Amino acid sequence: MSQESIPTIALSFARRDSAEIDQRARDFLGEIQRRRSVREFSADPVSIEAIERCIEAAGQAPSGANKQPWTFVLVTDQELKTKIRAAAEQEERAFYNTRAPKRWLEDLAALGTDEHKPFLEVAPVLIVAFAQRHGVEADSRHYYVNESVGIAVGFLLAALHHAGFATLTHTPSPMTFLGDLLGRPKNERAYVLIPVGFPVDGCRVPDIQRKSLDDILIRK
Ligand code: IYR
Repeated sequence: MSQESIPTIALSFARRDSAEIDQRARDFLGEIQRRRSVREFSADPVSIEAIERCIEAAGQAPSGANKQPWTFVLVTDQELKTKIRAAAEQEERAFYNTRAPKRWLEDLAALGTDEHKPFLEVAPVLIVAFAQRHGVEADSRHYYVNESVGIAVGFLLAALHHAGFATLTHTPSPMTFLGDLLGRPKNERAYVLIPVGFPVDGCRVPDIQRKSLDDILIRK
């Protein structure tokens, strides 16, 4: 069944001069360089209004055939957070004690992560991003789902950081319990769990560095 083509509209685009572009690029780099994964959250409440704006920003991501194959679940209910923590820690205990290959545990040891995930209960908000493998209508297809959801989650992390929140990308493995606890349909697969809030006073993070530009860029 062929579809009618979508009408076009004039692009809204702010054309800036080179100096302004250079400055904005530097400013954004400076801001994003200060983003770090936080594992020690304070219980201070956050503006749900602001979080919703950030999720709306995530929803502006490009996606395969504009299918927008993502769902974000915003969890603030304390009982639900407690259940998520318990289920995540059960999977993580199995991961750290038996499932994880030795090499993987060696790579993680330096970062000091373990099966204890108090942040799932302490952080005021958890956002769970789900990837829709396909739509809900019969024969509905989605394309480049992983890429599309990855881009949307990138937008989300940048928006949350820009707004002034601390975040963590947490991927308990496997994450099937999230679909069950949050009552998501079978076409959706949990993609990442993002605690959002503020760092605890005196929060410390591993002294790790990002690769330099020369290590990640090849000019041709
Ligand atoms: N999911 C586990 C293990 C873990 C895996 C990677 I790769 C990390 O960068 C960090 C942790 C956990 O969250 O502890």
